[in-house]
Amino acid sequence: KKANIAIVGATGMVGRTFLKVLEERDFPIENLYLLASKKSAGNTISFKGKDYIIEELNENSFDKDIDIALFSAGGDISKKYAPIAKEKGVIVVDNSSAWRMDKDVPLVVPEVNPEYVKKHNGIISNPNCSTIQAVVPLKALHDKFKIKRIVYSTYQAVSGSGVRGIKDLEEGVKGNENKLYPHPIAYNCLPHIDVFMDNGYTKEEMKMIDETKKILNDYDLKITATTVRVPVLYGHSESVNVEFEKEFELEEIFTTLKNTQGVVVIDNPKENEYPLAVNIEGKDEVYIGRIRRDFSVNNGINMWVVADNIRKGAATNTVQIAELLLKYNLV
Ligand code: 2RA
Repeated sequence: KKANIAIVGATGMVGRTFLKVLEERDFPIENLYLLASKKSAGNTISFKGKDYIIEELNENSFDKDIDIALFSAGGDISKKYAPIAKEKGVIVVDNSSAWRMDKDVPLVVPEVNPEYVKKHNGIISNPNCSTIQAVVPLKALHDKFKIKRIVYSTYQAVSGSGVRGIKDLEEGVKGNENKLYPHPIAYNCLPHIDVFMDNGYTKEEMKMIDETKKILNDYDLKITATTVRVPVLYGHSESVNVEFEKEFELEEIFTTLKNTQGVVVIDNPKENEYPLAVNIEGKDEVYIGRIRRDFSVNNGINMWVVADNIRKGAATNTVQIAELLLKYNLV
């Protein structure tokens, strides 16, 4: 079965990566529609050797016969246009945070909770990139050893902020003033991603906390997070500290992770082998190393988790959700 696909935000970094991943995975597309802002309308993008004209997104964009619309155009666009698309019978897979915590919207990582796509009411949300790469290993560990508490410390690439983040780093390195971030990101770490909330956490930190609970469907989990922007172009790195209810042998942790779909374990410190952002750019797996017992608690571990924030963190996860819609005959 082939599907009619629309891409909203086709010219953005994630939008363009949607096309790359759709082509790589040979997603069965009947018709493809590229939607973006007025300033991009009329330009063309090539897909599978054919040029597609970008159309301006408007209220009538979904009057065509579209099965699935992949959105990556910011929260405001998703808030306004996802309901319009849904009303026309389109299934929206949204990358923004706009709908993630809505109780009628499944928040899906295909390796973790694929069944949730069956509960969609027209909109399915793609989780935040830093959440996706964490829950892929955590789900299997939770099932086996029951997680009690998680401490997230992240080291996030500037591409998470799109091309403006990349420019700030590259221009900052050349000494120009920064445009996007409140402080220089070159040779620096900014403990400030998204905006600050009244509780002293940033929105990015609260996303990781709230989204992890929803995806693992366990609201008793104790979770805290510190998310930091670092001078890296692609690839989010995370230190994930986990305390379990149950006892474990460290070997069981390694075995569980090695047997988890979508996970690659790289853990040989004696040979200086551990996941590195520069080594995983463009890949779709979640890379895990530095796996070791946390001696400060009874049943705890630390691990180092790295993944490409534009691929598995956004575009690939979204396309995998679209593949599930076909697999479950939901389109
Ligand atoms: C960031 N996770 O890294 C956020 C949105 N992509 O900026």
